[in-house]
Amino acid sequence: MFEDTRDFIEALRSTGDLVEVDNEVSWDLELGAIARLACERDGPAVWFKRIADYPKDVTVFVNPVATWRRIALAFGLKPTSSVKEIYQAYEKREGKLIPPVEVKDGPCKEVVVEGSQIDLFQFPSPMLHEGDGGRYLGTWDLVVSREPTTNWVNWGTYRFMVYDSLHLTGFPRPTSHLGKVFQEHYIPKGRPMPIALVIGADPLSHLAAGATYRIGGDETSLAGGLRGKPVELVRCQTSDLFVPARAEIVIEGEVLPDRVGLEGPYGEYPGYRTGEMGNGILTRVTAVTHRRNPILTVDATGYKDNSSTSTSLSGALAIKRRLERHGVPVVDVYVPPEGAIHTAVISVQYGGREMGRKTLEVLTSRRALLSKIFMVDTDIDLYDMGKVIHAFSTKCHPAHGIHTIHYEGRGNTLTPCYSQGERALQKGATVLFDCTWPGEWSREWEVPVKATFDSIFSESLRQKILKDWKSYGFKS
Ligand SMILES: Cc1cc2nc3c(=O)[nH]c(=O)nc-3n(C[C@H](O)[C@H](O)[C@H](O)COP(=O)(O)O)c2cc1C
Ligand SMILES: [Mn+2]
Repeated sequence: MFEDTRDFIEALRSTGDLVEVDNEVSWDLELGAIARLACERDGPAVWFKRIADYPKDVTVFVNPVATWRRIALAFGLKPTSSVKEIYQAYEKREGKLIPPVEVKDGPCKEVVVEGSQIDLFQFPSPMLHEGDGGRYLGTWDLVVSREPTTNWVNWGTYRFMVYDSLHLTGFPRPTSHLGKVFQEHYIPKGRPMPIALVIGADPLSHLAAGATYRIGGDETSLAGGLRGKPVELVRCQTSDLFVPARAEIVIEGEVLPDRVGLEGPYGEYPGYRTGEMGNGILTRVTAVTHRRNPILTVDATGYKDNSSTSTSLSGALAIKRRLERHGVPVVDVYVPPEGAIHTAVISVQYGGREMGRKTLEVLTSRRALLSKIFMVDTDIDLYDMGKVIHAFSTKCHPAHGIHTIHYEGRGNTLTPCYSQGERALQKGATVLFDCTWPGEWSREWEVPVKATFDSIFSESLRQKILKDWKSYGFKS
């Protein structure tokens, strides 16, 4: 199991999942463009060693887990593991929480910068996309905060832009756990909220921070569970928050209750820039600590980025749990990374109109991030989108198999197909494509007979053909 970003980089190097760039590149769009293309080509992670205007001892590591190979490696699985195997590993470990342990000191304290010495421009925060509102220091980060009455600690991944040398401005959505705690517990009392922005922790701690997880849930123990080993935490310099001891960079600060800082726009995870500059939470930095030769970790946000794969796992499991709680006979859920977390595939023991409506209601009753759902029978491999498209094309009735639900006040404001008016009202809709056979059709004579290799030939014939396959001249 990886203890930090450096261990993980070594592993990626040994499996050929890393490119190390020695050419000098600019933090101003050039790095972002290279990193974007690497994602779109399912390319390796990128470690930039020379950033223009910056000393050699600070480097940038981009797209740690943007492919299934790298997600598998982060879990300690073979890089060739199937998506299903990765899902199963996540599901199994997610159920065994392991609380963190506190340590006195850690590498993240090798260099401590406080007071008038603080200068956020010491890090080569990239200008990632043309038209972004500024340079982003927090993209692949882990943000620690605390609810002051119960002391519940929350980890989340939220973007943070450099506002000036001493301030960050961030975009936790109002519905995020940090957003809710800030609004309910700090703004009304006029108290600043301590936070710590952790950059470059071990890969599974980052997965836990970005995970879709229940309110009140402890992501530090989730990280321990995913790792199979507790996370080691060390106390902050200027607050009593605790951070992963082997992190590369920690920015300690407090969110000001009576100020906002203009933030964005940004090339967001759906792969579009949809918003304008808006009010972000303004954070005054109180200390910066880092390892020697700090590595700034970055997510080249957009089509097939790190959030596509990581949320594919935790998001699918959260959907499955929710459907189970509400009595939907769900078997498996897949959130394809290409779907930008707007699409889910759900296999059910039996579908039909009632089940379609129920699924839509359950999955949109709170935050409605999904806008497209494919409901399929269990005979197809739902991790194979080719099979899903086949089921959709052949089994979804264009008049009776499409169900839509409309809502207001909980739609996803980042869904590109919504108008500005809809976004302002958080208005939206979710469609479900029922790709299952109608329950009332007789299985004996009404349901069409599936005519694939696996389903239409006898067991003995299939066995013979598989045994002799290579002898016919096939290579694989
Ligand atoms: C790379 C990445 C970037 C993200 N950026 C944001 C963001 O800027 N704002 C936000 O509200 N959620 C963002 N998310 C989603 C949250 O991290 C996710 O909803 C997580 O569950 C938040 O934790 P919470 O449930 O404790 O609030 C991002 C996720 C990832 C993986
Ligand atoms: Mn949370």
